[in-house]
Amino acid sequence: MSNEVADAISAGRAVVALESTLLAHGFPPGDNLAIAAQLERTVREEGAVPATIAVLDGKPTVGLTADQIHTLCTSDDVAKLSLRDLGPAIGLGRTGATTVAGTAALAHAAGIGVFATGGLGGVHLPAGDDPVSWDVSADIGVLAATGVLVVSSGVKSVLDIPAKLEALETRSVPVVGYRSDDFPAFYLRSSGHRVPWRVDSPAEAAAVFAAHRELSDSGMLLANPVPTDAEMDHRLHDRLLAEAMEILRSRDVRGSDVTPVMLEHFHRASDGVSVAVNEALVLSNARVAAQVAVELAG
Ligand code: PSU
Ligand code: MN
Repeated sequence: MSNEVADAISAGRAVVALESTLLAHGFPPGDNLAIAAQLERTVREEGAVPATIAVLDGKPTVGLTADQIHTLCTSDDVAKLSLRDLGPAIGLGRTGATTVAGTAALAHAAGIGVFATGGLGGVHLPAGDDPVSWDVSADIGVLAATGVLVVSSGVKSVLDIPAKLEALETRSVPVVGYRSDDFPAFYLRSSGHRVPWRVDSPAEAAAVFAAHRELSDSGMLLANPVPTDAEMDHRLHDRLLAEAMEILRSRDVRGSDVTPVMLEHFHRASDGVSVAVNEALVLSNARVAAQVAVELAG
């Protein structure tokens, strides 16, 4: 842990964990560095301490320095680490960026309760002739077992959104809309599915999470739609999505490569529009997470 993060945790001050897979595998090189810095600045503006999390040369690290973030954003042999990958990466001395599952586990172990990301992993749609998909992100199970509040803009429309919402219900993970009655779909403000609960302020979100934690060891999902003025045009979205699905099918992309390959297509084929949308939503999530963390600390 960085000294700053360790001091803030022991003093009970607001800390927000930030995920590193979105930097190393979500944004194009160049953009990722600028966005990493903006994310940390946004958290600080709201009076919380940012803790970007990754594994560096086998060391789980909570609160990366600017130099460490630079390394992560510019190296090309950075692994993508879900929770199950942490042991191998640590044991073998590797460097990797942590997914929502990996970050939540390390944040919780460090004593951090609030975490901001872009999109959450979910349940993938079946590929080819399979009637069901077995590609269910570990993010879901880890959120069910780890008492952190994750602020995200929902999941991408490449996923089976109703299946994901059902999976979270089965595991008793509260799904709460932030100033929204609809579950968001990452680039779009609405997935067309409703959320069971809604809050309209950081104080309400903090009250709900605090009450939930009294009763349960599970985490909670605060679903914060992309800001209205930054939402992607629906026609552009549908075209990019259809193209991405075709690429996944024709190249037989599977497992942890699915999201990065899809994101790369969106970025390339939209001339940077998707990067701008993605950036707007992660910054909004970092801001809301910091505001909620400040409420919880107060
Ligand atoms: N959604 C995005 N960008 C991302 C991810 C999801 O829009 O970078 C990353 C997150 O780190 C998430 C992970 O935790 O993908 C889920 O991957 P998988 O489906 O392989 O578990
Ligand atoms: Mn998967």
